Amino acid sequence: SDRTLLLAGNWKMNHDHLEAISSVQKLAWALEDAKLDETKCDVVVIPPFTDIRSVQTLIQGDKLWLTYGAQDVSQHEPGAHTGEIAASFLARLGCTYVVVGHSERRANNHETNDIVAAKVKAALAQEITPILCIGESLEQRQEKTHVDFTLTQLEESLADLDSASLEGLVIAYEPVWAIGTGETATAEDAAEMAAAIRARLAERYSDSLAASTRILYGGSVKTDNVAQVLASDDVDGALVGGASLNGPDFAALCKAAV
Ligand code: G2H
Repeated sequence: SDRTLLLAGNWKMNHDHLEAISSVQKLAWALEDAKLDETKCDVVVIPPFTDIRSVQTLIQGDKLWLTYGAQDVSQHEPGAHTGEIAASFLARLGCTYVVVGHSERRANNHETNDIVAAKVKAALAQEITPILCIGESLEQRQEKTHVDFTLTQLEESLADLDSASLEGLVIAYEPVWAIGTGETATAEDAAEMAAAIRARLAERYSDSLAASTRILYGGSVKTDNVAQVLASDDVDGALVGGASLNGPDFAALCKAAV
């Protein structure tokens, strides 16, 4: 496809500050050593908020294709919202991407589809690309309601946005049962859902949005399974948690993906 491969490393609340700096520095070096063709893939690191400024400082000059983002964003405008981070603040820090609606936030931080939709909107208003996470639980997969559930989550998480404003959106299909469990969806499972998501985007919005939207797979992606995960033409990259923490290992994963 014409879509550029996207490999995003979601560090979650793992690295502390010193580990984060060391990891991103080693990642940058390892990517350089790996001579990764930057026209073929975008590599993104997604550290905790408190490390974004340092990551920005460390990723300089010619490594523009190595970009960074945030793990969450407030749905609110700047104002009296203690503990929140506005999209405009992330834009000011040079964030290109923001993860929205990760299943850990949906499950542990009461994020409903309505809240997720407001966050997607807030990010887009600042020209930050949302990486919208959707995906079913194990029960839903066993009951075979996973496709319906995930597509409903997709529609509700995009609420009243139109096709033009969604240009550039990234979707990450992350089946909850595969997250951090070592369990990975099969290439067929990932391909099936990516195709269903793309079809729904065409139906609900436009063919061009469906053709341009990058759909990632996430859930225990590792160096040795990434090629398999990306086998389908509908899967345009991966959202990687655990296997993105070590810089050189994540670079090796990126290399294996291209
Ligand atoms: C899924 C993924 C990254 P992991 O949450 O978002 O994490 O690769 O550790 O399953």
